[in-house]
Amino acid sequence: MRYLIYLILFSAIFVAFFFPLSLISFCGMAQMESDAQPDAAFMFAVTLENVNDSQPLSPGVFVVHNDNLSLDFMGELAHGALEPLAEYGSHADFAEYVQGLDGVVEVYAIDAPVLPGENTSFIIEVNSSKPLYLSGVQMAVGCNDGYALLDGVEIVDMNLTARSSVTEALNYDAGTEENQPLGSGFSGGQPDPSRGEENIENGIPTKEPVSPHPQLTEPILTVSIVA
Ligand SMILES: [Ca+2]
Ligand SMILES: [Ca+2]
Repeated sequence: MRYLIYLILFSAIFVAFFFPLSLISFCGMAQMESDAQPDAAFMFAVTLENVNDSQPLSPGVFVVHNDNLSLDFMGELAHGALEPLAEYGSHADFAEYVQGLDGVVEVYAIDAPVLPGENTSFIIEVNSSKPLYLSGVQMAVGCNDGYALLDGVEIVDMNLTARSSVTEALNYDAGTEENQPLGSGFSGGQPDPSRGEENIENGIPTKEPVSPHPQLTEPILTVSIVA
């Protein structure tokens, strides 16, 4: 009889105390799960258009990223991986560098130049539960170390809405080579794809911070993003 009373008491305590606790913790888990937004799928068509009448755009690197990553190096000394892209349009080192950055989601290599008046396209397919941005770099081939920068255009906003946009890239000087007149060719230290490896050491090195390009004052690259 005493044993039965203990059993009833124990059961009552369990039901009165532990059962609500376990209910609370279950609700807590459900709450946590609804706070973390599930990944949504996004697709964008990106078109890179050369709107300049004399500057070819080199192969380049575009990256979908979160707000930890920026390719805006304004006022900083250029990373070593930017130099081969900005000086002779060789994008492999920069693609590898960007792939290793904090905040990277997806890297897209543009493997062919885009000539004046022409365009090229690629498709972005990503999943995310956070805002996303697109950045990219292509060299202006008829100069020493100038490049067009697409700087962190928002493609997914904080409400997880996909955004379409058209953006004119800004032109920067990597600060790694002395500028000669635009279009002065291989003798002016500017790239000539037919000279291959000779392009690497062609020109007068400098060590200046990245700055707006003093010669490339006309737009070269326009980027259209269609959600
Ligand atoms: Ca320069
Ligand atoms: Ca050069």
